[in-house]
Amino acid sequence: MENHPFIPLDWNEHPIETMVEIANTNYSELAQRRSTRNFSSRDVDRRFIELAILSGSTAPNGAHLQPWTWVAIRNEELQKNIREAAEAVERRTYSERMPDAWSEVLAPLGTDAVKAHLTDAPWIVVLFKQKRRQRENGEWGPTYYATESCGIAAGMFIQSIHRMGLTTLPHTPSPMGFLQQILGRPKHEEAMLVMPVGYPAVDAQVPDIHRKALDQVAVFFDEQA
Ligand code: IYR
Repeated sequence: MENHPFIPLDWNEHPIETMVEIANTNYSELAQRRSTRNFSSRDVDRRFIELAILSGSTAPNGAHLQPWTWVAIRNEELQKNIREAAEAVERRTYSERMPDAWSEVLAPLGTDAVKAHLTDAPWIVVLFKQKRRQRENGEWGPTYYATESCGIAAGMFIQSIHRMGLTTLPHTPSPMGFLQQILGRPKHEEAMLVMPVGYPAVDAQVPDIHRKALDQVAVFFDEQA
């Protein structure tokens, strides 16, 4: 049997008051996050995108295969191509593929097939999920829970972007095959999310919608309550 070493966990316990403060601060900062479709074209230093990708890549993930590839784009020509292709598939989604049950819940959000944020924002980050991996013996094997892993990673990326004072809008053009083509990604990778990143426009707007309360989203079985 191979030896798989373990090392001590590096862990610092916070005093309870610090825990309360961190938990409250983190929640109130996250509660301020909103998805806006209005991006400024103001540039963002590449270092911030690198840090957000590194933060996303700390996500817990299936069998520690880290089944993600982040493609970060600050390139006018590529952004224009991606926007054109995304708008072409989205025009069909909005005009032909979207049943009433779907369009009625999107209506308050003001989404449509126009994806100006893809060319307005200084950066687009496309998250690819790796569906297969190459084993040490050269054979191809599956990855595990890649969708869940990438979903968690995307959440951590979004949190990092928000907490550094930038904004992102997860966009899901459907179908997404054009991204693999335009960005030259291999067959075992599948595009999952397109995330423009930048500053919000000075006059950015958001829909007047609200989050559910704790008792609407959670159920506790708590002996001590
Ligand atoms: N993929 C489309 C449609 C869309 C779907 C949902 I669910 C949204 O919350 C928002 C948009 C798009 O990206 O516009």
